[in-house]
Amino acid sequence: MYTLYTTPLSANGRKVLAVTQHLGIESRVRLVNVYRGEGRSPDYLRVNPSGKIPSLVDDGFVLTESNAILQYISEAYGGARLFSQDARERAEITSWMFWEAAHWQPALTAVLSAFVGHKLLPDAVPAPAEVPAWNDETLRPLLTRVDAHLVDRPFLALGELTIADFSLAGMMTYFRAAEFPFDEFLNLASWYGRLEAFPAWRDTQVDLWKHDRE
Ligand SMILES: N[C@@H](CCC(=O)N[C@@H](CS)C(=O)NCC(=O)O)C(=O)O
Repeated sequence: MYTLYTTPLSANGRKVLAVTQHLGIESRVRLVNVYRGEGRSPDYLRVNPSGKIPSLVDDGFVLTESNAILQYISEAYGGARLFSQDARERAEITSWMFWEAAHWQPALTAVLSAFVGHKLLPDAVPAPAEVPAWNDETLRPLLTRVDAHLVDRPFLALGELTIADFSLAGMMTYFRAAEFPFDEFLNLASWYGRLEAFPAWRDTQVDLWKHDRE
């Protein structure tokens, strides 16, 4: 049994919890609220010297990076469910996950950091003067790319739910609360609706990220 050091408050922290739950894997969860400094405790720094979450520890094997953790969980504990044993299928899935880490997550972090920071730490981070810049020139082409890809596909890869979907959905944890214009990206909206229909995705959402007017 592995141990996850994580928090569902975080996009990356949530996706490892969701995949664990979706695959029905029994695990130990140690909540580390990095936004309250718990990542800097001496105990946690011994697990992950960067102080970041998520981390997985499996019988002395320590793994960081949320996308690598998703791959490990599905291979080592899920019988390759949500992943694949075929080289080309694996590549199709991991291509999206590298894209997530290289482009999707950084662009969304730039646009959302003030909003997310204030939500997490309202006393320390002032409320942003403006709503997130969904028209940002770096982000917009990424949203358009995913939306176009999903025009005739139910999921990102292989025509079925994979860890690539959980990977990209991570940052979308904040989308409803931050009033993302889903009506401008209808394929993305339908796909995310499909993700939200899975209990593992729904159950790992914390109240903080529910839409204020829901
Ligand atoms: N690329 C890493 C990013 C990890 C990361 O930045 N985690 C954030 C939460 S989403 C964190 O722990 N921040 C606390 C800190 O930087 O001290 C991953 O995908 O796991």
